[in-house]
Amino acid sequence: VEASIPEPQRAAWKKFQANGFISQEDFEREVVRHVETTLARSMFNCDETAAYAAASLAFRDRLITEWNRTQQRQTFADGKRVYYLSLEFLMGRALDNAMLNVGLKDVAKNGLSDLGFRIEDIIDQEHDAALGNGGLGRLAACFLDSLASLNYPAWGYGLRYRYGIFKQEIVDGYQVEVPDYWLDFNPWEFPRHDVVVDIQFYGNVRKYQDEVGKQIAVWEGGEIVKAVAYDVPIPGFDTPTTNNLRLWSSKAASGEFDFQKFNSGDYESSVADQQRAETISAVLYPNDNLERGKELRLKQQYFWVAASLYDIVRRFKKTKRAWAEFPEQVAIQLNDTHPTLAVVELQRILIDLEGLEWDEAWTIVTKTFGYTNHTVLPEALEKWSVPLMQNLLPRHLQIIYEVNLYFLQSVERKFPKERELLSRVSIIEESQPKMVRMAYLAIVGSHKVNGVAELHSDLIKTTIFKDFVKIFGPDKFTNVTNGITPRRWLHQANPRLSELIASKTGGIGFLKDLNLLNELEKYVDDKEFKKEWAEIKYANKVRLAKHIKTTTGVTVNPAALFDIQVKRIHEYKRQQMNIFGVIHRYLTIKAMTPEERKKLAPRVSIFGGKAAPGYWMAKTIIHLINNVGAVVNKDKDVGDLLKVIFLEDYNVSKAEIIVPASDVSEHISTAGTEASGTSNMKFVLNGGLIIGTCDGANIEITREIGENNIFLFGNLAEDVEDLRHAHTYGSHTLDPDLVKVFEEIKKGTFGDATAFGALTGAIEDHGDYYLVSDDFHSYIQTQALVDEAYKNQDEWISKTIMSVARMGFFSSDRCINEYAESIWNVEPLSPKKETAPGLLM
Ligand code: 475
Repeated sequence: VEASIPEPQRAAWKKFQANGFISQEDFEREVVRHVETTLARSMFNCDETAAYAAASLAFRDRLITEWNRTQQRQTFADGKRVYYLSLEFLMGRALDNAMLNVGLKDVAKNGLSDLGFRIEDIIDQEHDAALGNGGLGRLAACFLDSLASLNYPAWGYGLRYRYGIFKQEIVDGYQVEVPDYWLDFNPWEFPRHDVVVDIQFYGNVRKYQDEVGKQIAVWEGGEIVKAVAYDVPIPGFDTPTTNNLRLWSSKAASGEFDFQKFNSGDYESSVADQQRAETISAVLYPNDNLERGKELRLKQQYFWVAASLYDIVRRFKKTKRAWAEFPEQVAIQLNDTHPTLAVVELQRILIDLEGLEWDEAWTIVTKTFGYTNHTVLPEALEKWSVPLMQNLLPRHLQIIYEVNLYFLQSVERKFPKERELLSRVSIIEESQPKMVRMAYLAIVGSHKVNGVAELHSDLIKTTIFKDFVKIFGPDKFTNVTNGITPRRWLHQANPRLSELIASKTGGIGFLKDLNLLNELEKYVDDKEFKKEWAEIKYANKVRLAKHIKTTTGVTVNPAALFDIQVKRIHEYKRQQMNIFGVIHRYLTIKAMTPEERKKLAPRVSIFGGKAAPGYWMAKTIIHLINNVGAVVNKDKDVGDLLKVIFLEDYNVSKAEIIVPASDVSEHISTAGTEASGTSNMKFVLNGGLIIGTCDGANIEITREIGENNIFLFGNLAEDVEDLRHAHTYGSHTLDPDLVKVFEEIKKGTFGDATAFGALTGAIEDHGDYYLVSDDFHSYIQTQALVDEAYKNQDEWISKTIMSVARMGFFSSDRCINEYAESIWNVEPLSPKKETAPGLLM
């Protein structure tokens, strides 16, 4: 029951309404108040942690005020809302972002200084919110920023993991995983202990016919777990709109104790039940581009989907509209197949709980959902075993079978003679055990399916989803090329560059209309501008060099070419090719005379990224990189000409230091494997060039910035299949330079060679699935072109300016507007519009 204050008493509320600070004085007052009351400290024991906490709470209070207004505005406007369902939100830090988005960073800086603190040190206290693995989770975070900044009425729904992605430590060159216990103190969330949803698991389905002969299904028995909402405010940039990210946390249904067990003396097992319930939201699965079919993962998925849908349906029901209007009020986007059970859950709610007819319900469901595919890698495509689902979600499995039946019947009517087609597109794979193919379920249950870059969207239409294009027609399949938020990835990460750009493009408007970067083209030959541009890049490299020194102890020369590859470690992303290239460079330097060496461009090869804990090959790659570094970095013949660095524990806040410091970054996946990539966009936006393959968004980046401004190499996606076939069935001769690299590894130059046998073996003996040898020569040659080009600094700087000027397309604002128009059919809700009269603001 929702309580509302009667009209005569509202004046008192209005008089005392919370407004949040605006002035520096109010900010300081709020910080001191939080230190002295919320944190129960004083000026005599206020360290940087406490100052961070108090500053964050002051901003949180301000955000929640705007959040309340935004929610009221959206409720009264009564329009369509977007719900972004994602198992991952890789948010990073919140304080710096909140200060910049609400435009009060200077106020906070001066205020903190007044109280005796440096703002950079305070920002640095924050623990990253790392509720994601990589690209998919960070994309969700960029989308939330754009949705709020563009004033879309939108909510994110996810899980409040107690443990985010693990912390990576490097011990003797090996990756060691340490749990990320991040919720110890998190000032950015609001627990909503009044927003609790019961979630059912296991049990049975009882079917009967009611008085009028209608089939009724009742899901009963099993166990109940509670979902508790935690809200994270999402401030838009330069707008009062503050949206909501709702994260669900699991809790035992019986509260503190199971009293029956407690009374019967079984205290231990009642505590165990409680812990089992809390396990559901305990930990983020640490795999990127891989699904392993674990029951707990399926539990997470249903728990989160059921709680979110309950919330969405409850909100809709308050409008008292007819069910047929549901898709005009609600758009739900499935971030990959992880939330696909939402399709089934909504159908279940409509037919079992709300009494709609199947067809009527299914029309509503398919109009509501859109599905985004993020990968074509077969090992990442989700499949759930039928027996597992039968046990955990018996009613959902029945509904899936029924969806499949009607779908296959329609396919049969349309293509009566194609028996093979039916088994190919069946949502149930007839294997042992049978499996539910989640991507097929997502396609059948949505009105639009999109890929995340042009090449990728074309590939899904011609390969994994080919049959579905034939069945549903090509219009159901579309492309929305990914984007990144320029607020975090330019303004926040690279404030000096942002300021320089603002000074030439008429203010900070480019942060909301990134195409304004075009103005910079005028300055590609402007001497003064280029000098400032180069100084900023150098300063960013000095900053990274300091970070390298403090974290690894290695001194690197900021004047050297910084060559960076940071992303999850994966064979398809080919960090192994990069490190083999580094070894090749090392051998080349060793074979040179001192005279020859003087002509070389010094380089620092920087790597970073986590390997999934169970991904042995990826861990071996990390080991090799570290061992090569250990040898090269102390070799007197080499000196500054080559340094090899592995940065520990790559995450969002470290990316904010790393991205602005590249001269070249590597995006070198086997063509056709990287759906889009988004760090490629971040690096170019910060004035770095790319060495990359014709894959994912690299292709569109090339089209936008011009092929003279990018170093492309390697085989094309269309040739990959034939090359792989030739490896397996033809004679497979390795690239001679690569052979030399392997010989050096086998000699033991980089430590015990047996440790790296799997790595070289995958290429020599097991078909070189990722075409490392096929692309190696072209890679080495292109690296030589990079060296040459870098020698002409004047031209290099012009290339980077030209590239930044042409990056407007890759704003996540453009991307979100495309989703809004072509998939969601939602409109922004301007905060300037007057709200209903008498509304408690
Ligand atoms: C692509 N993650 C990038 C990015 O679209 C692309 C997480 C859990 C389980 C299985 N897989 C995942 C991904 O599939 C993923 O991160 N995909 C990435 O999505 C955003 O830019 O190319 O690899």
